[in-house]
Amino acid sequence: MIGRIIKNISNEYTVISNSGDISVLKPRGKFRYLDETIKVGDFVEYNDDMIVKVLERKNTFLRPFISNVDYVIIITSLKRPDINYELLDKFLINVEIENVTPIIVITKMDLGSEEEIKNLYENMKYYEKYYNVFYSNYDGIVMKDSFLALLNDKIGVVSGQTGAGKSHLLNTLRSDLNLKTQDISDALGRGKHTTRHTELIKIENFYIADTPGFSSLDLSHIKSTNLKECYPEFVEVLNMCKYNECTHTHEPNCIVKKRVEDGLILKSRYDNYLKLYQMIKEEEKFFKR
Ligand SMILES: Nc1nc2c(ncn2[C@@H]2O[C@H](COP(=O)(O)OP(=O)(O)OP(=O)(O)O)[C@@H](O)[C@H]2O)c(=O)[nH]1
Ligand SMILES: [Mg+2]
Ligand SMILES: [Zn+2]
Repeated sequence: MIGRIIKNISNEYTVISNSGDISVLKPRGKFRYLDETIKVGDFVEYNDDMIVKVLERKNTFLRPFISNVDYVIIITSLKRPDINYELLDKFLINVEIENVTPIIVITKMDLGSEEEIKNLYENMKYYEKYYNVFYSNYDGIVMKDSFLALLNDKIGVVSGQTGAGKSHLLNTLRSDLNLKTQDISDALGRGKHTTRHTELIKIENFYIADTPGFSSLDLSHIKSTNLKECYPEFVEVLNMCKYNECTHTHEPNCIVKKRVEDGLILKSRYDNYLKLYQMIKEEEKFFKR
């Protein structure tokens, strides 16, 4: 039989078949020794007793730990924790490198001051050129119908900082869900993880996975030469620089640098690119990758 993993708690995996039958199974023993981990989202071959094989993945993530998704919904709160554009860009890169489409949802709009909201919209105007951006408050997503239409028949996964409101957002999309949520506790504004495992949840006719949040993202699996492919505003002007291999850092006649100067590319995104590029470059030198 072939089915899809929708939930995993320690070594027990919940599989749903095409016809909707649910089984809870363990993987074949050999799996554990082969370091062949099963992820939520995987299609697997299984029998009445165990999971025997993981089928080929169309994409796969380490953070969040999931495979075969159509969209990664990056959840960033305006306040508590405060929006961090550098971290947002890192989340975007983490998704772009797998050729998966990101969707951005800014939560906790109700907690922002007039000025904070004005600044946010100003910044997001730029992101909206390249990404679907939604806004939400305690009651849920503002343009809920367009969000639901986008997800129609698809598989999404929420990803974002702890306390950003991932589980709460899913609760607003399905009233009987009651996923556990918790306010960020200490004065530092650092959250403790409320969601502890990844699980695909059915909402209308699509699935979204809830996942545990995290606060930093390791991008060392990305090569410095591939980083530029993660910026749609660089890809847009592909092959327009003097050199085809242009890294948009120091080369003469670089169209990307020109567009930053002309205010067409957001300077903060470009600066973050330079910073990340240098960091990955250093690591490559150090680890001789
Ligand atoms: N005022 C307000 N509070 C929100 C909003 N969204 C979420 N919250 C609150 O923020 C807190 C954290 O929300 P969670 O949904 O638990 O956050 P999470 O992203 O799932 O966190 P982890 O599971 O730890 O990764 C909860 O107290 C929510 O009630 C919002 O739009 N407005
Ligand atoms: Mg949660
Ligand atoms: Zn260039």
